Amino acid sequence: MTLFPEIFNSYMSESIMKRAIEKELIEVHVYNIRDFSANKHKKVDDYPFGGGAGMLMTPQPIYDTYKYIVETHNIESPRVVYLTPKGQVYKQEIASDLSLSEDIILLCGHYEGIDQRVIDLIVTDEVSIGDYVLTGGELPALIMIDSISRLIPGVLSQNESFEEESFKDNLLEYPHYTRPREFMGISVPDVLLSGNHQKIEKWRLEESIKITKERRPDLYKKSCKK
Ligand code: 6GU
Repeated sequence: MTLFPEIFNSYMSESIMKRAIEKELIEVHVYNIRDFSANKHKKVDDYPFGGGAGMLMTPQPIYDTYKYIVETHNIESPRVVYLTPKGQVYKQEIASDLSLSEDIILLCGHYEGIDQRVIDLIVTDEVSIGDYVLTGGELPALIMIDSISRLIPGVLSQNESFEEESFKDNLLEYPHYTRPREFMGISVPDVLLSGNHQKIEKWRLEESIKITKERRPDLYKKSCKK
């Protein structure tokens, strides 16, 4: 549910998202909240009661979009996620949890926010993608669609999903190298050319641990607990 449906088209028409939709592993439907405005000028915003800066999204168009979605798709008990900087910070575990849900409705806010009553009526989860401010919930919604879709069985090939392991163990990825063996005078680490798979695995794990300790001591602590 968005005021800017066009934002979703190009991302959904490329690469892995496109393939997932073609294989009918996921469906993504985009609804323009403005289409549901009962106002003769298709107005969707208004001034906040009590004063203050900016405009708010009014509840009626959002509520009617929601009703339409639930009715047309025959949805039983959807998760309704409102994308907002006030929400819980998005993590892989939330993506995992949501990937088990048959139906997810993502509500993208704009302006200064939306009327609290429609949040109270329909929203089950509030999610933020991090501690910075965006102009709207569309990019966060795309991030959620991407991160959830790649967890659906069949969306990634065997090869692609192999990489999944790294974040599960709470370790960052080791460095990768491809051809040529030497570039701008810098060689690929010898161990990777050794053909000794045990040694290579050991080196990769050590590199993962080293970089995680350096960059993400918080993740490193978690990796030790498992
Ligand atoms: Cl979900 N929305 C907006 N507008 N800004 C954000 C965000 C969401 N997450 C981080 N910043």
